[in-house]
Amino acid sequence: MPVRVGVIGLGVMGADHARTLHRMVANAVVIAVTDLNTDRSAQLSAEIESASVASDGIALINDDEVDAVIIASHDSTHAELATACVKAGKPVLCEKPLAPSTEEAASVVATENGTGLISLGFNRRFDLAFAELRSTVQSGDLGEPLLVHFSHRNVESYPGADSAFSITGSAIHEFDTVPWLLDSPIVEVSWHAPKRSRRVSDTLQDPQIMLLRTADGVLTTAETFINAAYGYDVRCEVVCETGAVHVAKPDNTVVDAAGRCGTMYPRDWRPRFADSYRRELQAWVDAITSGNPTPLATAHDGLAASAVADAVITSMNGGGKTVAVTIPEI
Ligand code: ISE
Repeated sequence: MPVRVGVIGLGVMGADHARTLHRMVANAVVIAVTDLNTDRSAQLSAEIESASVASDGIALINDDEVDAVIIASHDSTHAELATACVKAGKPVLCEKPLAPSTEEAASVVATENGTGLISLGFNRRFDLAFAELRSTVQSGDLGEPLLVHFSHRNVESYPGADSAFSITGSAIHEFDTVPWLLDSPIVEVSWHAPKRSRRVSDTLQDPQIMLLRTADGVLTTAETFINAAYGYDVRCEVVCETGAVHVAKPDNTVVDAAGRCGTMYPRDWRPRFADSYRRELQAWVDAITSGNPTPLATAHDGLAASAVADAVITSMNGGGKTVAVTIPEI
């Protein structure tokens, strides 16, 4: 019997997850969808015949036909909906962040109480290039890691995105990837701003630079530039004692023309990380089917990332001072 999945929130990511589940994931069926925008729900349910439309997120979670839930609604709704899934005893894949604040994330982790029902959508863990980067670093072949350099560039931000959203909505991926890459938690951060791009509003500092120090002493520079215009571009390099390793830009073709040699950038993250989303969803469904613990990021990983985001925002509001990261003990 396939896992019957309900999807809450049918924006860019929710609709993409629903389609990937429907077309490319074995042993899963999209049984219900819901979105505040009823046109979106109607459209997706017409496209995916098995999917009925639920009146809202809570109704979908409590529907007996739904075995497991994906939350891809607005970030501010994640904590409440993830808590409702736990109370209903249903496995949930919650998109990042678990919550925009540490306090809310901690309350979700306390309710989950180690049951492992919550998985977090930190998809870099399922990207083959990032996985290879991690195994190269952890093999020790290049000596000890010393520095990590990230850049995270989007074509344009969501309407209304402010400086904090760049941290909780985009840089949050780095706050999960760095500890996963190095097997060491982020303990100290600081936030820095260069000149602001003239293309963005006053409420958004873009780009931003963060310095993240892990317990092992490695220092990470993390740039976010969410209105970089030219393309979606995520880079990561780890500098070790005797060598360096970086994620190669994945492209199928190189075009030589008009005196140039070039590859393409996608407009957003879906083409770049398509395979990682498929692998992440399959791993989640397989864990539910087999009853094994999920290999995805856990609720506690989500809490750790939110705690780093809070510390970065404190640094931002404090003129770039160095701030210690405190992850509440639960
Ligand atoms: C988006 O929500 C994602 O999750 C992408 O992976 C990330 O790179 C992008 O910055 C976010 O806006």
